Amino acid sequence: MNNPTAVVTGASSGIGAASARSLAAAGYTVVCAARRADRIEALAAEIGGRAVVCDVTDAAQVAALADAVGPTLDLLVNNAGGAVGLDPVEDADPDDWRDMFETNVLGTLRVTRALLPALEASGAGTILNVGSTAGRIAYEGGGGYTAAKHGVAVMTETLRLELVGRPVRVCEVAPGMVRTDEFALTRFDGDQARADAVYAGVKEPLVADDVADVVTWIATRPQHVNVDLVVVKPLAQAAQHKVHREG
Ligand code: 8X3
Repeated sequence: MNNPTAVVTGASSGIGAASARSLAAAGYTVVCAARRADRIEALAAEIGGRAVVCDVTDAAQVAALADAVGPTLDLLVNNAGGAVGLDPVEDADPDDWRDMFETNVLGTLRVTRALLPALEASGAGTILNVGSTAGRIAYEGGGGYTAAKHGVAVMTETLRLELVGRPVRVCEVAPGMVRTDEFALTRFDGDQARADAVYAGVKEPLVADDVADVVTWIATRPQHVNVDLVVVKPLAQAAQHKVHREG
């Protein structure tokens, strides 16, 4: 592929920003899409990419992203999303669930639909959805997030079935515990103590660059190789509930 182009949503921080950097280092021109203009403009300047302000919950902004991308695209990384709260189902706020479905599930749907024609037109497209171990298991308090990430996982599988025979790969990376600046802080509405407790005693949680490595590895396999799913967790996390904590 000469001068491949990628779109990364949620590129303003965490796994999205790290993936944009990693893909740029691998030779992609990266369209950094996110809500915060200042962040993606700085990132795009750093990596020689482009910044397009896009809230994936806004159909008009997603349409504008597709316009900005133009007629062909090689790679779409659907990364925008996240968790809100850790309430048990019996106390859950439907607005929190709505937020999580809007970003993780419907955002992925909107952006995928808008960019699929360009991915197909490239003759060698790839859709890479950032899921989660939360898309494969249930845990107490995780109901809204696990439901949303299960939705992403099933949408990914469905799309792969529907696109078979067409030149677009459909892949998922499902990270476990990743320590980023914002994931846990957003989940707990800015409560730093609760956010820190998620990682307490865990020697080396994954960092965004670890997931970005996997993103770039999946994207750079030969085009006939469809990596359906990579589940990636830190050494200290054998399973969602089986985390080794020191001290
Ligand atoms: C993040 C994994 O454990 O917070 O996608 O649900 S978890």
